[in-house]
Amino acid sequence: SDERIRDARLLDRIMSADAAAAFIEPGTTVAMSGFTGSGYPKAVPLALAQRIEQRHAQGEPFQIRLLTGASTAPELDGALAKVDGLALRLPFQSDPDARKRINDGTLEYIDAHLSHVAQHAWFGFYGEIDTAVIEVSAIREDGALVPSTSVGNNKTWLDLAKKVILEVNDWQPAGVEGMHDIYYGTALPPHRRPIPLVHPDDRIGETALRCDPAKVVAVVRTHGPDRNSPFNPADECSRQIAAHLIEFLQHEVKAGRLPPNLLPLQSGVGNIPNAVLAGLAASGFRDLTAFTEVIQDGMLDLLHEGILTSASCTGFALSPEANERFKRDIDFYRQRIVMRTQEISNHPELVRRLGCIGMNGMVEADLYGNVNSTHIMGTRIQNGIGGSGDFARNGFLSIFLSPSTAKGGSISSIVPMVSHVDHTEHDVSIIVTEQGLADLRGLSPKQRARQIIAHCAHPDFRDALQDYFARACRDSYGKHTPHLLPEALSWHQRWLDTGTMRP
Ligand code: 0RQ
Repeated sequence: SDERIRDARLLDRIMSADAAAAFIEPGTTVAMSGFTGSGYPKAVPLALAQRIEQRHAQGEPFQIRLLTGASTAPELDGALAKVDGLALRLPFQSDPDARKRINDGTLEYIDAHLSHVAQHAWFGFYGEIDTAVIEVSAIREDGALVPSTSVGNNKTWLDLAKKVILEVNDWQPAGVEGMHDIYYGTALPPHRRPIPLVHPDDRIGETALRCDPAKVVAVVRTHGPDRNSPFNPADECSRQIAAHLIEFLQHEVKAGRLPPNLLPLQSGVGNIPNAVLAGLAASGFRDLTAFTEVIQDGMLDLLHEGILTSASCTGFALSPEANERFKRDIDFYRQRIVMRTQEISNHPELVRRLGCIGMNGMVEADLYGNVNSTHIMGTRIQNGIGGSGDFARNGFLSIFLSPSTAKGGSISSIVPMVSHVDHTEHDVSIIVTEQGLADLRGLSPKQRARQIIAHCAHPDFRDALQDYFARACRDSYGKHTPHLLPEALSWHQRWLDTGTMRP
């Protein structure tokens, strides 16, 4: 045995990725590790894609049903989508090849709340899970598995799968051992008990994953980096959005509705959330905490600067530079970061108890505060709902952030009616664009519409929205949430027909 594979019982199962991939049969359900490009298997999916391609060349069908934590990387989603190896994908993806097949109508995709996936698997909603392919950073003497840079649904996959393939990646820092908190107290209804977590950094579980060594059919050594997304410095639009939000949070502290160190932050991935985090630091906020799903560069910076005292997550999305720092200062980060299963990191019970401040991106919002996070023109999936719904419905504040226009200004992100609903009007408290912030708390639908038009709409579209709203208030069948049904989605149709939503 060695430092990474310390259970001598598994040594005789070390093999190549090709040999491991041969355990995966056509038509089976395969559950893999991976969350926003961290902790996904690096070698077996590529070997599997080759195996599928060879079978296809011989005229034999070969597709699998693929479950993960969230998005992965070109070596996993991309490689399997490219060879047409996927019959079904869930619960989240952001891969160009997978997205193309989903939108061409050839790949079935189930876009699920990330906190729901583990329990839905336990409930049997996805059928039997044949194989789990899980990246770990080490195997302990007793066979317990030290996760790498994401936990995701790995606990559930290891519990439910009939056979297990492990990738032991020695690129991942050995010092990540001890950072994880795997909670084994979840049961199925009617036997559920309260989850004993009351502070965002509480540890309530074990530091490694249990795994029956008899189920392990293959152990593959790898040495490869996570998908590192390059860090883009915040643009002017992101900075303006961040500034509006921070002014609002300062105001809430002054009004006594939020403590000076706020409440545990949840933040989506991307430029705007990074700008918000940088803005919080610059505006003097201190002693912040995070209870979120993904840690990206902005949060790592805040931990480093001591502005964020602790962060709970299930995965990472780091730039190459941030990744290097994470590995170099792993002892520092291990004391401040707790990595959980996504069932716990996103748990509605905990998000509600802790009072998280949920901050997520959106595609579009409508006059009444319904939010579309996933579908372009109501039909083309972009990524998926991810964890945004877990936090939006249950958080203390549910904030959605977006530029007021998209695609070169041809699209208004504020529309009469959203073309797809992910977050209903009941789940959205704040909408922010570079134009300003609409505070929808405690407002009726018509009051919300006036706030959104005045504060969030781009000036190029404001008059048209106001005109729609005024006519709807006059002519609508019901005057509670006024709409002109034949016109409600006409902005989207106009964009499809003419390339612009402008009248
Ligand atoms: O497409 O690059 O082809 O032009 O959507 O938009 O502006 O780059 O913004 O990367 O922050 O993504 C909602 C998709 C925003 C993201 C969404 C087009 C735009 C571009 C991306 P192009 P931007 P972002 C934590 C929480 C759901 C999951 C979530 C998301 C592309 O935030 O996936 O919240 N959220 N997870 O052109 C037409 C509009 C548009 C539009 C944007 N109104 N109409 N196209 N686009 N607005 C993470 C996890 O849960 C794992």
